[in-house]
Amino acid sequence: MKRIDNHLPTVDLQRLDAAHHMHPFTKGDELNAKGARVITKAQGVMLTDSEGVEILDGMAGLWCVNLGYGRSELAQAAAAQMDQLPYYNTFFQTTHPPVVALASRIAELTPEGMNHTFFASSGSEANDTNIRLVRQYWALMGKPDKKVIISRKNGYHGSSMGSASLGGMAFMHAQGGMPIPDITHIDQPYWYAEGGDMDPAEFGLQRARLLEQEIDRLGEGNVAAFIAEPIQGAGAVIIPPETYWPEIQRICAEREILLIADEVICGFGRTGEWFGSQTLNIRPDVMTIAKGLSSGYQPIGGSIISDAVADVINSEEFAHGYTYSGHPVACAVALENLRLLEEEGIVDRVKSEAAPYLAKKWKELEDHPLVAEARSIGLMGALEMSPDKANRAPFKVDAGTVGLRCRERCFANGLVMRHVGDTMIISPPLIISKDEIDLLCARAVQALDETLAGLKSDGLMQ
Ligand code: PXG
Repeated sequence: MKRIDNHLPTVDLQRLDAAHHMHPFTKGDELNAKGARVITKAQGVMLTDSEGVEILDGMAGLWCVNLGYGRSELAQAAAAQMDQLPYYNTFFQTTHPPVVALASRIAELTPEGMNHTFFASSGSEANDTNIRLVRQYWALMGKPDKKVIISRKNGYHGSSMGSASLGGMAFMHAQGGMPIPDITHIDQPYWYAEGGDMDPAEFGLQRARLLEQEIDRLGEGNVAAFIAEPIQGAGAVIIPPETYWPEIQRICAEREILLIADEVICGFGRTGEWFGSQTLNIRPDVMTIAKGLSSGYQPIGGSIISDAVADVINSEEFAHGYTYSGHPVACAVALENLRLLEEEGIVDRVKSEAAPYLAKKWKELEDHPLVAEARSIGLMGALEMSPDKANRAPFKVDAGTVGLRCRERCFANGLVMRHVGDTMIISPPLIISKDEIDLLCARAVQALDETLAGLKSDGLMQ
């Protein structure tokens, strides 16, 4: 395949980027002054920047390149579909082969009774669909007052007005008038940060029961749904105590509300099953998908809807849809991605080999003086850094200061790890080999060592 190697020199790209490109979640002035890192190509788990430096991508892009980089089968699927039918819509009583094939394939992979997909181009769009979908469902059921969606603080569901309102990121709500009406947030099951002296199992139950209390506070007749990520990703790879999801499931079964599992990160193999709901034994009515559906090679997301909910929605026109709902090229690429994940046994390999290996290597990082907790599930993990491991104490500088320093030391050592506050997180491509896991961990240790040395020389740690 032809490579694009004739790009401008790095400084020119940075200058033009600063002049004309606005970056997501970025303080523009600060970045423009120093210039963005330019990534020009990637293969497997390795990125290459415009200076030819190789970096191990511990985040699979943004939690999405599950299949790894450089799979020409996906490029060929896109090219063939563009040749044949680059675009047609699915409005006005029309369909096309790639969307039919993808929706059918998804129905084969999902838990029983989840057989209908409404497509979007991102997780944010799909969660906006979900807000309207669950409210329309209850309206059609003759219960139009059931409108409130309960979500969780520090959950992440996207960046549009609707999806960011579902999300529980206070710093996002502070800009632009969010949350929109009829969305409320309960506390999250984040034992490390909020569990105090409580036993994790007890804490998990307590946090789950907040859902029951919130339903009672609002009145069950006013509540449409509860939305949650099986494992919180952007929140800091928060793995709830084992007691949490069974209790949530009990409450959802006893109460007349829908359960939306946001599988945007957990879906398509991340936890060692096709969906996080399978790993955690969750029985949702709706699942949000995006990211790993196409391994990020094309923008595509969607809402997978249970038979029972779809039956009701289908009884009226659902006045909702996007120009690119079920885009043929995105569907063709997603289908090819699912074929490769399946045929190469990648999801099974995560469960039986890669995840247990990562879990063992990752846990060893708790020996490091900076690491108070190293947790992982499937191929996602978090390191909680603390100056006082026994007490899980925060640093005496602003939250995120140490995390940012560590992230910079990671980059300097050829590793992408993301930081959330002072927690370092990973979510590498699912095809990562054992040798590459070793390399990831070795680079992480080097970055932690250098972070620690910096903290000591600045007097921030003994
Ligand atoms: N739900 C979940 C659980 C997500 O993680 C979305 C919805 C929204 O998807 P789109 O495709 O609209 O971005 C996400 C996205 C980060 C980070 O830095 C995480 C996401 C997106 C961007 C950055 O952790 N998650």
